[in-house]
Amino acid sequence: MPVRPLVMGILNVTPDSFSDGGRFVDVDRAVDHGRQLARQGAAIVDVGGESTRPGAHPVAADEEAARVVPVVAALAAHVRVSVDTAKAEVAAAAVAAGATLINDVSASLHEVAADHQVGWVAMHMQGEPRTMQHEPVYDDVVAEVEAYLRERAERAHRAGVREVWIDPGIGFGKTAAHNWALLAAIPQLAASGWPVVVGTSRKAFLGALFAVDGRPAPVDDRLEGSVATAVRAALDGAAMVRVHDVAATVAALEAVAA
Ligand code: PMM
Repeated sequence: MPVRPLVMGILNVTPDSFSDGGRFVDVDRAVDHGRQLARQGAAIVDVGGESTRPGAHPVAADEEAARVVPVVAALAAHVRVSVDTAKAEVAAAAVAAGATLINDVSASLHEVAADHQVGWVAMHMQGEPRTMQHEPVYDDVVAEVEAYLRERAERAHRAGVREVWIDPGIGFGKTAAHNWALLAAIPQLAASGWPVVVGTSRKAFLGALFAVDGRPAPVDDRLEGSVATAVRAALDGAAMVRVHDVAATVAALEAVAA
């Protein structure tokens, strides 16, 4: 492992997230969970108020901001906080509340990051969440995703963003084969020089891998696949992994590093 990667812990404050199903909509419980992720070794807690699950419908900016801002404000005293959003207003509100990283699944908010002098994650997505899994098509998924991310990262850097991350966007307008191809190409993405974030945690392609009788493994049965793919990404040069199961991932990374 080149360097031990950072672990970003996922805190979804949505009523409809695919993997933790609205368990953290209550502010106090969300903050408790975020602090627990930090104690378990998350360097960053990623707070999101709009589900990007395949098929999800968009949420209005004021509703999304109302979900994330109180949680960001309470957590920021304890741990570095990122905001998972594709909306400029929500990103700005979360930064005002203490977030120092914008995790941008639309890869379009670099100007907000530049204006506020915070970090920025550019993630690749084909299409939009509502329809992205209908029929994703690429000529060469690795080349297209890499070229897109390089272009976005360079543009953000030129605009004055001093901390730029790139993320291939596992599951965002991608078949399982596309996801595996991108995971196999982490060394190539890392060779771009931009620090790479990878998020495989509990995603559908892992459910498909462990399907029984054609039925995908349920979300709660995807831990081993999630941890294994995070560790492999780290060994291949990812600088950050975005996960739900922070304790298990940190332990696995520690064991491999040792
Ligand atoms: N995946 C999800 C949401 N946000 N952000 C980044 N940078 N990378 C990802 O892979 C990513 C993301 C979807 O997963 P969730 O609904 O469990 O948060």
